[in-house]
Amino acid sequence: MAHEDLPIPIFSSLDPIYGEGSHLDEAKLRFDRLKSKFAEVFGHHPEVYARSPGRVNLIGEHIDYEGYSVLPMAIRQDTIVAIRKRGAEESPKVLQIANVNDKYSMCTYASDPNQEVDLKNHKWGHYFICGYKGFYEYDKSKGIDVGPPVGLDVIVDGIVPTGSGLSSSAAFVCSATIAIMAVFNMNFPKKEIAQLTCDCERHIGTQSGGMDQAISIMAKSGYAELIDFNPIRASDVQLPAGGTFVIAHSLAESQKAVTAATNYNNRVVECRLAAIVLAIKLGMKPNEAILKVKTLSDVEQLCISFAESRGSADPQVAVKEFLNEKPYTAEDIEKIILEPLTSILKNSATSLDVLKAAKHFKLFQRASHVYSEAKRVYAFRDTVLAKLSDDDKLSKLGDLMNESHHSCSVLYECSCPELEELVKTCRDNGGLGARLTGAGWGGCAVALVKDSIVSQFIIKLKELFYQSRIDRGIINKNETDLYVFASKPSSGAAIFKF
Ligand code: NG1
Ligand code: MG
Repeated sequence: MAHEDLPIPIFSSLDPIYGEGSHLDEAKLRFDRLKSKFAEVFGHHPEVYARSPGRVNLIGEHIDYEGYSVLPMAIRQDTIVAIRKRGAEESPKVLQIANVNDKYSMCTYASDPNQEVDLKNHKWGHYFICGYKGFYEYDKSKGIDVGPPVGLDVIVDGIVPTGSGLSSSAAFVCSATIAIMAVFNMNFPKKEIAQLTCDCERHIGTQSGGMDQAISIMAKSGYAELIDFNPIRASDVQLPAGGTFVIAHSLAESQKAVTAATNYNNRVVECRLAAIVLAIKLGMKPNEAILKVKTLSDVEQLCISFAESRGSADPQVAVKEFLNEKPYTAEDIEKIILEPLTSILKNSATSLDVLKAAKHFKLFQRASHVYSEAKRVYAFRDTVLAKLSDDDKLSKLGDLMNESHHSCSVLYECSCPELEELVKTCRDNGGLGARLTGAGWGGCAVALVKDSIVSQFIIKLKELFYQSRIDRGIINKNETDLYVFASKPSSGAAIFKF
């Protein structure tokens, strides 16, 4: 059976996921602490645990929601959710979500799968509610009867740095969803859980693609994955020997749930508008384009047909021909699509928020990024498979990462000064390539580094990037290893019953 058709694995010991040595010791400590905190807070032991990892995206940024394949790998840092279902007779019939970290105070919600997530009042526990809603929505769509809602006792332990582009959010949503499934004695094929967690994380208000949930659920130790969408599929990518990915935090926090209207969702809307305008310029009737075209991948064939008439197969030929480099105003776009923007986006409150906040729309730049980045993902995969020496492969992969960063920075404008400084420091100190990873506007960079210089490279980053931040009191010296570390491709989600 294909890997993605299998259910989430269930283990009765930690070693299959946490291996051995110091990582296993750390995991044992975390599970022990979770268990005793659970007893302390709720007076019972948890019934079951679920864990799901964060990820680092190696290439393919801001294209998953446009329908294009991406190439991430899971990291070792994960979120663990311990859970117990209250009996039908037990009160209170509420969801109590606690955290091992005192920074996050307990969140209490009604045990009501139809509750709305309160977007105006962001709380960390909202991510659990995304998973809770997703579980019930999925069961409903499959005609599965879960019975009347009951109370749930939950404690969360997450070690994926938040706001870092390493997908702490998906690690939380996925581990929450799987824990809820497991406590109801249910399990489903990984590809279905990947789709359902992608859909339900949108309750937090970002119009995200499915990369993070897909890799968090489907990752395999030792491999990066090429993730395709519609339908979700993961193919193993074995990275060349001799190279290591180093992750380094820019220390600028990117709070995506809070800045969605001007950053993340803004780009989703710009891509949608670029796609509709391209479709119309390429001959589609405006009302048909508005109805049918949602993403840039929907108009790719039309763009390619046009490019072919000019002797090319590159959709960017159409972008250059039909989109203006000068930013569009709402009125400019309305003249082309013959409808007010508020009317075409009326079904999405978060898109209307984008319209309110936007001064203009950079359709040319965003479409150029998406089409070129989609190509780089396949170039990366093809390089891995090519008949080249490992050294040549590594140097080509580094170049592709650099090109990806340039496109994110200049065309997609999702970098920030701290990330620019960090990426440059990585390249100046032996990185074969370096780029921002995840949504950007802060968070981490990922650098490809030869194995032989990894320790020296990390020391250099500490000296040149982190020391001045330690001096300014932004981080403590003893925390630096949390912000810069080498990462191997790790395993995906798992359930533990002891
Ligand atoms: P981050 O911000 O790293 O969690 C987000 C999206 C992805 C993808 C990347 C950009 C969520 C859950 N994830 O990742 O789907 O679009 O940005 O490539 O919003
Ligand atoms: Mg996220």
